[in-house]
Amino acid sequence: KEVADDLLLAIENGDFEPFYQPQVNAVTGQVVGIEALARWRHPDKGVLAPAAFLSVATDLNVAADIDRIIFEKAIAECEHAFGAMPHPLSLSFNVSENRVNDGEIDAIRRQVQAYSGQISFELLETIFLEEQDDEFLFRLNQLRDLGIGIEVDDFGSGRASVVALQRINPERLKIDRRLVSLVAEGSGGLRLLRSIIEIGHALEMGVTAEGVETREQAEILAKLGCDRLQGFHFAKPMAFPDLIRFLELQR
Ligand code: G
Ligand code: G
Ligand code: NA
Ligand code: MN
Repeated sequence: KEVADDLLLAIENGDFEPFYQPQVNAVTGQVVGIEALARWRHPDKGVLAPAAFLSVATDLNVAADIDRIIFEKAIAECEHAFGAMPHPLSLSFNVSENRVNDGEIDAIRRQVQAYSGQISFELLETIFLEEQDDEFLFRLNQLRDLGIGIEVDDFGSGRASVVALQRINPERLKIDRRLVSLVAEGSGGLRLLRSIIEIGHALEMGVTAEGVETREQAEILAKLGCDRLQGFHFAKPMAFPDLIRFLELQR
């Protein structure tokens, strides 16, 4: 009850901010995108990750409100920052189910137009299975019409079938870090990973590997055809000022 009151007040005050994790081109190592990840800047408890509040927010039906705060702040910050970049970086967001269903197409269109780079929405694999009705597909296509890329997050850890994947036809698959860690576990794990990457390619999707923690993993994933890599090996999620410093070092 206390956490709930706290959370609702924080939403009213907008006490959430994006942290940013870079994504690199698997072959060149160049930074090509960033994922925005929600953090709650709590007055007493410091910076809290979604594990501390997202399930409560979902139960209270306010997860989409947090999504909106993160979306607005990240677009403003990143548009400002990337003026100095040689090329615009893609910017991806985690979105809750309600965020898609609410639509708000006009508001989203305005915000998307304010950003020079590609914007993507990452949807959890579980959303894909549960919400495959025509209304949901219609909403997804409206987002696509705005130029928003659809990505499947945590692929391989949830319940999406290949049939569901084909039907929704996302632009990109993000391979769950539990699968990525199989790289180290010998040839069986490697073959499984290769097959999953091939599914992505067969459906003409881009493939991102998440949770890349070592150089060895990065090299193997590049060889297997992943086009983007993300993980602690390259950078952890960081606050905006740290992102700016990180990007300046890349130039
Ligand atoms: O970095 P990490 O602890 O930030 O994120 C954990 C999980 O929380 C992510 O995998 C993602 O599923 C979820 N998440 C992060 N940011 C957001 C957000 O802005 N909105 C929603 N709905 N989920 C988020
Ligand atoms: O996919 P999701 O949106 O759940 O992914 C973001 C989460 O993964 C965040 O909690 C982030 O902190 C975490 N994360 C990012 N890179 C790595 C990594 O290399 N290793 C591990 N263990 N977690 C990571
Ligand atoms: Na994500
Ligand atoms: Mn993920």
